[in-house]
Amino acid sequence: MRYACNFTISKALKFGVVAAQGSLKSSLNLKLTFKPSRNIHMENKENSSSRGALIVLEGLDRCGKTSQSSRLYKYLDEQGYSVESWRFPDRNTGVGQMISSYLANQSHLDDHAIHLLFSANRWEKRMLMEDKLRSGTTLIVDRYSYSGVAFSSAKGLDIEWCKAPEIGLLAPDLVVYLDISPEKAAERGGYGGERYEQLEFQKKVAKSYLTLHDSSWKVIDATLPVEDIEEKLREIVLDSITICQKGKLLSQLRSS
Ligand code: FDM
Ligand code: MG
Repeated sequence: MRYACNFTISKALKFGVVAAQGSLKSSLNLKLTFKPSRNIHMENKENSSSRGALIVLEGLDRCGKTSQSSRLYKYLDEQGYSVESWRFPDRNTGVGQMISSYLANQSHLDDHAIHLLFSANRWEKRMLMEDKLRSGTTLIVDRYSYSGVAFSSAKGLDIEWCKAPEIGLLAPDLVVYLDISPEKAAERGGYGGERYEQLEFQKKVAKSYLTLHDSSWKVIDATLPVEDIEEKLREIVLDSITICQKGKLLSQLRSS
């Protein structure tokens, strides 16, 4: 019985749960469709779209995202890559401070209002993000639009409504999902007492991620030893960076 809710994306893929949801999924996907963005200003045509990669790490609370982000950042930096470590929510901005106080239960907001603040927090960084990527800097981003949609829709908000404000933000070159069951994540302890750090809610978030995920995501078993996760992550991230260095147009999130 204990395992009834103990699902992960890896297990779902194995047992065909995702395939079985096919028709539903096709209408719900937040697709990373490639759409050429505005003109690129560079003299050398061959190199015209060489840039840094937008790498996003997603997963439940306590899945290990934050420590893997910092290990990855350290590794890439040591290897001489131009790289920055970002996270959402970015609690340093005015909007980020409102979010932080909401998460700490120091303020109360309508579910729609906080959803839009999370989204606004990404919009306020969009221009800087684009500048960094175009100048060749790779960004490792701890949570992005998928967290936005997964957490808000887990509260019961309409998923299409949740996706709408994300449309037009930059599409990641790589989404890595660190896969762990909510039960296992909770066993790790260390939930910090923030608003969403509760097992019952995390179970709902896990289901939302399952609905959102598509075949372009790379799923890593987050229960593996830390070093193994790190190695797998490096490999797929380096591939993505190489593709972007060779030249890849920036694209935007849009709903399919
Ligand atoms: N979260 C995060 C959201 O609900 N929406 C979002 O758009 C983002 C980026 O905020 F519980 C939630 C996820 C998490 C909480 O995130 C704070 P960190 O990664 O634990 O700081
Ligand atoms: Mg957290």
